[in-house]
Amino acid sequence: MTQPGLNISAIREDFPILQQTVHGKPLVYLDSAATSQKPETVIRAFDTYYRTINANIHRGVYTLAEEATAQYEGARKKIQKFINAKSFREMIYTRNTTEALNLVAQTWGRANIRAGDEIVSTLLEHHSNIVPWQMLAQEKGATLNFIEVDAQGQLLPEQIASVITARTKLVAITMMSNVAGTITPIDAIIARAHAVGAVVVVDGAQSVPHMPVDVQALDCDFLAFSGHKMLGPFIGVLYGKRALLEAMPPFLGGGDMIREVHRDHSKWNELPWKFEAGTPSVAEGIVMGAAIDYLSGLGMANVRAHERELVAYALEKFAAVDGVRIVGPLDPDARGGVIAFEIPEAHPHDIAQIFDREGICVRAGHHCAMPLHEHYGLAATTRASFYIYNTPDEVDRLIATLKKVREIFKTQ
Ligand code: 7TS
Repeated sequence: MTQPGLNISAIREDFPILQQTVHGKPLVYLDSAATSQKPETVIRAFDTYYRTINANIHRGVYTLAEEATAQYEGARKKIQKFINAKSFREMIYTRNTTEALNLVAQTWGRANIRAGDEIVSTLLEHHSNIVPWQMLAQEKGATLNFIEVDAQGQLLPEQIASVITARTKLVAITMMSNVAGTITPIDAIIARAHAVGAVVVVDGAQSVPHMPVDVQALDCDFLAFSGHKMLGPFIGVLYGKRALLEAMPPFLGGGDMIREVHRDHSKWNELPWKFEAGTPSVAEGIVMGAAIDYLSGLGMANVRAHERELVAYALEKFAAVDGVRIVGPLDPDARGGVIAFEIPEAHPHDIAQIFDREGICVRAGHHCAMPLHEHYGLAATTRASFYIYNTPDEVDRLIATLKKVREIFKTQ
């Protein structure tokens, strides 16, 4: 198998956690869709921060605080460049993707959604891109509609125009499903949404870590993603177009997000701090810069190419095992490095436990995508998800263990 551009064995050396054995077997980490592992440079960046410049930011006039502030704001600019946003003012740090999506629902949503309006999402979404819109719709008397999927986890193309209508005010869509792996027709959806005057919120939790994402080329209004899924710390990011962010009310109230506070009113700080109340995750923000440096060094087109090869290889191997049901597109060009599957003999939790005995980390459950599982009549699936450090040998171990699971359950 060719691995264009990436030297996977050199990459693996950068990840200390991968060097261990679990239950006497070399660790195979196939749960990067939940959270990714971290390279040495990211781990060391934490150490350096706490050993040398730990201080609260924005307020201090002493050297440590100034250095911490400079690095925190410097990392924000690296992330800005990574997704090609026009200005650092459009980059808001949050706890995670979930908080970023809730921020939009609670600020833009509550200010702009009215009774009778329609919000559109899709059946592919993670709960974090459904529940905030459900809550908003219930509060405002609006309706939440879904674009449905076909048997292979592709959004029904004719529904892009039929579900997104003149009544639609907001479209919330993932770029890549964390269960089916589907890469969605994001350009067509954004074009349709803008044609009817709707705002588009893109869930980039599974796309920003795995493929090139350019917010100016996409022309999305908001994009949410999580640092912890892209080699970085437990921190999130919300990108928003400046004009929208300027017009939105703040999210949380408190220190840092204000310019002036009086007994009866306050004035908000400039972007992006208007949306960052209280002491932020300073170390995590700074260390995010190290994760961005690492991914930029690899090149996101190379990351995508590696995962495409790996998923193509895995799909071929899965197809050779009788009776396995794979969720999502069978074309590797139409999907990312996530494979959720079901076998008739065993429950996903039992499967995942046997995998663990072999040193293989896979996830079992509904992966926070219950509507999609319900649609396919599945209570749960087992999911393997790939990243830059995974290899075809690990796919072979996954398949060999799957065959072993079937043998065990067949004889019971
Ligand atoms: N959107 C998608 C597409 C996701 O995959 C996830 C997390 C989220 C949003 C939420 O991200 P968070 O950082 O706020 O939690 N997905 C998963 C997963 O697939 N398994 O664990 C978390």
